[in-house]
Amino acid sequence: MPAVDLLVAVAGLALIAWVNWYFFLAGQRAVQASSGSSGRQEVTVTVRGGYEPSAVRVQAGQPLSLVFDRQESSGCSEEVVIRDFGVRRYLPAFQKTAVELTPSGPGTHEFTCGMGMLRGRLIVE
Ligand SMILES: [Cu+2]
Repeated sequence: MPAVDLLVAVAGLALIAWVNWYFFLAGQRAVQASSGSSGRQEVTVTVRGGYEPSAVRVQAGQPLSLVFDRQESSGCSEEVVIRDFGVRRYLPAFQKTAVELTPSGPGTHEFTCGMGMLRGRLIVE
């Protein structure tokens, strides 16, 4: 096998390994929304230089309160955007803001700050 082919093959394998590792770790960090008695699921995401947890697992078809607890005044995180659900919400500093939505079918939806710098994922199952 020519050296360049070998290089491409090794690079490809390294990429596959990285992708698996990334999604495995991201999956490990995902937090499951807790279900209330009314069938409403709720999860709190801390906003401080990023989103913690950065991945949230929720059930499809059930109303969801996604509570953003913003613990900073840095301008970067003052807005949260969930584009797939048409959400753009101002998050007052040092307050909790609940975004209410009902995720329909399974899928992964990104939530970001207004500039798309901070990122989190809403995993609908
Ligand atoms: Cu930002």
